[in-house]
Amino acid sequence: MRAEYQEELMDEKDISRKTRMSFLVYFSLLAVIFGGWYLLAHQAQTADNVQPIFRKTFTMNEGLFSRFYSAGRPTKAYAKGDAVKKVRVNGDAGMDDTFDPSTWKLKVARKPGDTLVLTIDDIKALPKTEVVFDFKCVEGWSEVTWWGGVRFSDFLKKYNLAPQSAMSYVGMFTPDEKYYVGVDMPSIMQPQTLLCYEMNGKLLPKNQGAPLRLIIPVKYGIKHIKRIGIMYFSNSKPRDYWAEQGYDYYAGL
Ligand SMILES: Nc1nc2c(c(=O)[nH]1)N[C@H]1C(S)=C(S)[C@@H](COP(=O)(O)O)O[C@H]1N2
Ligand SMILES: [Mo]
Repeated sequence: MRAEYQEELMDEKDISRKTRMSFLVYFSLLAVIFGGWYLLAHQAQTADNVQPIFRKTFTMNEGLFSRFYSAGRPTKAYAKGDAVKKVRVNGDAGMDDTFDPSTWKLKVARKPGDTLVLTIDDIKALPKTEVVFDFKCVEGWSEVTWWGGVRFSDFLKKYNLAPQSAMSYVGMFTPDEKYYVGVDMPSIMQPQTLLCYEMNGKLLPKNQGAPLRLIIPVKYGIKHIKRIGIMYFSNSKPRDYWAEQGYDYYAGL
């Protein structure tokens, strides 16, 4: 037998030592897996039937990623020519037909008992900003759309709402209060967030939120409230129509 060949052969003692080691590792792994399963299975479950340890992780991820990761980051920019001509209409909560855009006013609750009332001309008097972005709905569709309006941050500056912008959230309702959203302040201050009154270079159609809607590209469609009537500021999460149906509160992209 050649020498190097002999070196590769193990003697009996060596083989049985290796076998014992393998069994030890194998049973230790089994014990760890079983122990982990036992601990999980014996935790009290939360109302939504998710193990608390997973629920904690989900909640942490929701906070970390949806809120802070997307908030200040610009979304991908497109050219106006990329925008679809026939924009999809989706969602009509708070959009009853009897509404008359010509009598509309925006009510901004600066603090309790102190409400600023603005017309659409007050809004249009501010510098106009346009965004073209991929509008995404949680239902699974998306389309590139083109919008025009006033940067939310410009609006806050113009109306001396700096103390309000130090709060954590902005809440908005339709005039009939049937649709409502809550948005975290970093996302609303992102430079692509608009108080929007134009689509494809023309005034917003009524079913798309005339005279004023929110366009907030860092969020899913559910946060882009159409027909804003009331705006307020808060340090606790404002009511949110879709969050109340179980969707992620921040709905960040
Ligand atoms: N007032 C109001 N705003 C709303 C909704 C709604 O039902 N009512 N639906 C939301 C959802 S789920 C989406 S995807 C977008 C759709 O906007 P669009 O109709 O302009 O495409 O509006 C959002 N804003
Ligand atoms: Mo949506």
